[in-house]
Order: sequence, then structure tokens, then C-alpha cells
Amino acid sequence: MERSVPRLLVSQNGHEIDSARLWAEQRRPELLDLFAEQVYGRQPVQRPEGMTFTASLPDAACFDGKAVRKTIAIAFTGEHGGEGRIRLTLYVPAEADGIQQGRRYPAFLLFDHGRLSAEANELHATSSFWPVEQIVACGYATAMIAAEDIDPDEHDGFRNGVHGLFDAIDRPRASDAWGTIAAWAWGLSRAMDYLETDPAIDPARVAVIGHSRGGKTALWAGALDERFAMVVSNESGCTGAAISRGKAGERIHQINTVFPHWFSENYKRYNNREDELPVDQHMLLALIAPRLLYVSSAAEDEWADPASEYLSLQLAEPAYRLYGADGLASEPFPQLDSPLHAARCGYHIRAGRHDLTEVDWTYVLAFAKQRL
Ligand code: GTR
Repeated sequence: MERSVPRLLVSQNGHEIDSARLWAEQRRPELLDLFAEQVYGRQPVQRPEGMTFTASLPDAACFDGKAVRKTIAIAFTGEHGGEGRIRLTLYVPAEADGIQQGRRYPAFLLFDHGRLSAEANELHATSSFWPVEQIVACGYATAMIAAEDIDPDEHDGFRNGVHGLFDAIDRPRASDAWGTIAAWAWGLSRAMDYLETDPAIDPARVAVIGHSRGGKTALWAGALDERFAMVVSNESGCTGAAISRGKAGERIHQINTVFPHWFSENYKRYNNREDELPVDQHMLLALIAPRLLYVSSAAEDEWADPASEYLSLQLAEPAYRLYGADGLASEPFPQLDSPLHAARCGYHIRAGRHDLTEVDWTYVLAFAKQRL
């Protein structure tokens, strides 16, 4: 289906963007600004001054000694007092005698929105949402942080979580103030701040992954923070990977009504007015270029709309081409469970329902192999 979307490689003042340099210096910053202002809201703080990392004693006995688990508390103080704490659970592949000294592993950082628990526990060992044993067996470390530690997923007028810690208290909330998705994305960057310091992690090879609302979060985190070498959106749908104009399933007015806290106040202007948005979601995907990008869908997930997720990835290709990488623009929509893996972009649609499963992980890990 043909859809008319804003032009990726034409700047707001009408100039053609025909080189990687123009993209990086002009178009990318202006698109980031448009998404921050009109969609996700602006983060008022980056890395808080005085943020600390406190690691627990590693637990070496995971999966018959194949992995070492560490838990880290990322702690910070709010702008007007108050304390924040994000718990990060990290598994690192291990040999029989523990972590190999001096070896640095690529890693998958998962954003959890209530499927797991911020508390490190045995559930992680058996969850198909986060199949740690499978990931570690492929030679990757894997870390997880949870929404509940950053900003609880409820509309409380932005009082709890990091909104309460960092939002201005002396003036009314701005129409481009950060919503919950932007707050979660901020948390992923703080997790990256830690991973950069861990001697077992290769900070140049960290992938960020999330499912559904977590997929929207992973995409916005990956767009903002170029330290992420790979970004994976699993079934992120509306205001995630999927093109908004002409989308089936969930639309902007629905997401803004059911989840009024997820995005900026400005985004509500586009309820039933997708055509007035200065951006569409292929531009969000393009902000990941030239880094690795993986989008996945599930056949029964009509709410997310697989066709609009795939179209978005195809329409992001021109940004990759500026860096000399082909995408999937010429590939027809794939068969179920037949992943398409180009040089820097990948896609699959799996049989079944809305979920992140071991099958998704299998395809994602196969894409990451040799690339990440
Ligand atoms: C739905 C929401 C979707 C998606 C999903 C999820 O209710 O409408 O946009 O984010 O939740 O996170 O599971």
C-alpha cells in the first residue's frame, strides 16, 4: 500500500540531504528535536551528577557455572532532593573457573515492563521473555532493568519515579516535558553508563532490546544514545516501529487516551490528525543508522500492525544508504518465520501472539552473530 509520509532526506527548510555528513550534522539533530518536542518529550537531565554504582558480590553458580550473575544498584539524587535507584541484573558468560579475566563480551540490555522483576531471582533462568541461558550460550552477556525502578507505569500526574525527582517544581509542566517512555529511555542510558564501566562488557557492542511499550522505549533510547550499537524493537507498534499514517490496529488517539502519561502533552494534538505530524516512525528508525537495527512482529499482533512495522523499516533505508548499507526496501513482506537479514537491518514476523519469546530471541541472536 502506498502511503504518503514526511520526506526523510529533505530538511525542514527544504534542503536535500544527500550525504552522511549532512545527515549526521543537520537532519539527524533536527529529527531528534522534532521527536523530543512533538512526541516523546524532552529529558530534563542526562547523567545526574554524583550517580553511583554499587555491585553485589557476584553469584558464580548460575546455569551450572556457565554464567556469573551480578546485581548493581545505580543510585542518584534528584534535583530537589529525593533518591532514585535502578537495579540492574547482569549475567556474564563464564568458563569453568569463572569470568575470564580481560575478556570483554558484547551484551544485550533488556528493558522489562513488568514481565520479570527488578529483583534478581530464579525466574530469569526459565523465562522465555528473557532466556538468559540461551543468550549466554551464544556468547553474549545480558543485562536487565525494569520500568518500576525508573517510573511506575501509571498516570499519577508525573509525581512518582524520575519525573518527581527531576521535573521543575516552580513552573507548570511544559507541553514538551518528558513522558514515561522518555523516562524509561533515560533509564536505559543510565544502565549504559554502568555497562561502560564493567570490565567484562565491551561497551562498543551493546544492544538494547524491548518488547511492545519496551520496544518503543528501546527505539527512543537507541535514537538518542549513540552508544547503543544495536537496537531491537519487538512488536512495538503504535509510536514504536510502526508508521502512524494509515496504520491498522492502535492509533494515536487511542494510545494517548489509554496511556496519557506515555508521551508529551504535545503529542495529543495529533489525535486523529496523524497527517499533521511533522514526523513519522520511519524517521525514528532512521535515527539508528548506521547502527544495527532489528524490527520484529508477530502474525496475530494486529494491534501493533506488522505491515506498518515492516513498511517503516523499508522507508528508513535511505538513511542507511547514505552510509553505503542496503536495507530491506526491495524485499517483499516475508513469510512467517523466515527472517530477512540485510547488512545492518533485520526483520522477522513470527507465528503467534503479541509476546517476546525464545523464537524471537533465536532470530535476533542469529542476526547479531557476525554483526554485533
Ligand atoms: C498495549 C498498548 C500497546 C503496547 C502494549 C504493550 O495495551 O496499546 O501500544 O505497548 O500495550 O506494551 O504490551
